[in-house]
Amino acid sequence: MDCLVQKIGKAVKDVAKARGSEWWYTPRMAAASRALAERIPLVDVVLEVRDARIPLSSECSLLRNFGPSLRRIVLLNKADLANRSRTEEWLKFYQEQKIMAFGVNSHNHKNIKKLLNFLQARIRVLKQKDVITVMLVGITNVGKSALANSLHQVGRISAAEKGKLKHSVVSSQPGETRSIKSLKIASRPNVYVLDTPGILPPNASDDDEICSKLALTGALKDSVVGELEVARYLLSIVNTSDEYQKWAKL
Ligand SMILES: Nc1nc2c(ncn2[C@@H]2O[C@H](COP(=O)(O)OP(=O)(O)OP(=O)(O)O)[C@@H](O)[C@H]2O)c(=O)[nH]1
Ligand SMILES: [Mg+2]
Repeated sequence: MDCLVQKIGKAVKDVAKARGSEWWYTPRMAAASRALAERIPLVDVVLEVRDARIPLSSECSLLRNFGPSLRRIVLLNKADLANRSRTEEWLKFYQEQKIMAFGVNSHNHKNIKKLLNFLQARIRVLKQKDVITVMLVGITNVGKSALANSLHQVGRISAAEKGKLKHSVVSSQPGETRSIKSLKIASRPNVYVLDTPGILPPNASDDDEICSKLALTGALKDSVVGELEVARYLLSIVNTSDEYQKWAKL
């Protein structure tokens, strides 16, 4: 498996070499990163979206120095694709670090309702304001737009307000969201969620393991590493895990 990880890391570096250093951390990401850095101090809550399968590798470097705060909530999204007991361990880990964290599946409306209740309880603790802004921040393809849409659909707003605003585009391909979009998710106080473009950590292309995990979970396009290498990596992980036992009798 180590060999595959190195191979994928090398494939990413080869692409970076061929296309130039701006390929990984594109000028668009750099611009988005500056725009987000300016807005972070202004918004009421930052929802840091990570992939529940790889909570460390899907860290958004922009928030690295953002310690425990009443304004910061880590969302482990795609929890339906992750091992449930591992996700619980991760949530416990964040709790120990005094960081608020929540596991979520953005396609599950029951789950989104729970998240909305959790958010509203946090907002009540924060400030008495008429308008509250909640910003989704994270690397590419972790599900920020899917979360924004679901929060808007499930949110406590009038039927007329739903769909009045344009929805965010959700795509299986990374890098879909290009600008910041605002969707209303609650009334009295009015709460708006800001969907933002995904940002990769500027230096992570040097780390073979992070590159492999990002490739396997969809933060990087399969074509960057090669579909065959990604499939081989997936099979090698499945082979070394208990999951394999489920198919032993097939
Ligand atoms: N299984 C599962 N899939 C999800 C979940 N959330 C999002 N997805 C899928 O993940 C893919 C990426 O979702 P997006 O919402 O476009 O991701 P994003 O973070 O906005 O991506 P960028 O705009 O590229 O930064 C889509 O295929 C979604 O349907 C989830 O909780 N569970
Ligand atoms: Mg998006």
